[in-house]
Amino acid sequence: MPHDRPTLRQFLLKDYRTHGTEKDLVFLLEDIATACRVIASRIRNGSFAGDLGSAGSTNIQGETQKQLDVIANDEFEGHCRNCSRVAALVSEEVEDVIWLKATPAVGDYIVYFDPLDGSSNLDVNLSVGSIFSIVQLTEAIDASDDRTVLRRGTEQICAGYAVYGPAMSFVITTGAGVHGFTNHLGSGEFRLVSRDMTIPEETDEFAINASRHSSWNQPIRRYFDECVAGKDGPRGKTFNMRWTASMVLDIHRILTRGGVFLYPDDSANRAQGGKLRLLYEANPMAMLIEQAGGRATTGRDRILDVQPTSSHQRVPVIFGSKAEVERIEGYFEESPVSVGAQDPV
Ligand code: AHM
Ligand code: MG
Repeated sequence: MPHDRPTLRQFLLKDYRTHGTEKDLVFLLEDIATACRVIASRIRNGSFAGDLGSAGSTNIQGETQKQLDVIANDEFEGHCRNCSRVAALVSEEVEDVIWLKATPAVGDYIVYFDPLDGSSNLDVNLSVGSIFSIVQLTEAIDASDDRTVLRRGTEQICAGYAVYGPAMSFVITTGAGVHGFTNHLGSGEFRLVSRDMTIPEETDEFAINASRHSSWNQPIRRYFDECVAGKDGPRGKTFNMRWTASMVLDIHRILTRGGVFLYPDDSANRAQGGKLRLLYEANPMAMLIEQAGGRATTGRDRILDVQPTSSHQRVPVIFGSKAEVERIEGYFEESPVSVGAQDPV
């Protein structure tokens, strides 16, 4: 038993004493960690319980829902309901805002989540994850108006994710660094394994779905072509490429050893605004990346400053090692913006 490592509760209570993290936030994070632990076991036993495969429904994104997408959503929702300060939930799998309070007040929380990220990996037994973000209200809001949950990423007080891989990781920030926990099989406890995760400024590893090459805009194509040109190209070094098809895993790798992750808008997804969703995918990851010393941008704007206009809005994302992301931002700056589209292809 790893008794020498602080448990999640011990760590959060220290955070409460030193950084003023509220007790209710500590309880909420414990409830979310419990939801993730239950989701991990549902995934592990999925083929015995008949939980793999399609649920026969589609979500608001028009994507076919897996049975485990629905199960994970219900676990997140159920456990978040334990906290009386949660006013509303916004889930990738649910079209409308789920209001838990009729009159949300100052200090209440809104929780945004993608209960199962990368769920196309499920049926082939590859890793997946969950992502969450918490905003605290600084004013009372109207529960009859779903637009009141449209908050900039800068309003997040906490963000995190779980990785359901060979080990289960739980990584969080409450605004004072990024800290990683591992679930101990047997006791079920989350114990601290990585304090102050920091992304190296430089990298020679990148992650992008290269099958979309023909749809990319010029700055992305320029960056990719430079990376694959190797030692004789403009970068003068060899790059490694990784793509797991689950952003959580790619971001976990970047938080662990550096790198850059790109899901840009391109000519095939531009009408939808990109691929990844702002409120429960891009914003929490952007907070984690910035807290770990990295950079998170659309190519032209800081992700955390983007004003959301709808709950399931999509956004182009470029995350990771500071120097590398700045280089890509430079390519966008040099590239003219065409009329009617964000970037020329
Ligand atoms: P999901 O939340 O519906 O699983 O979709 C998001 C996922 C990301 O985790 C991942 O980076 C991307 O979609 C994979 O897309 P692609 O199918 O282009 O590889
Ligand atoms: Mg997702």
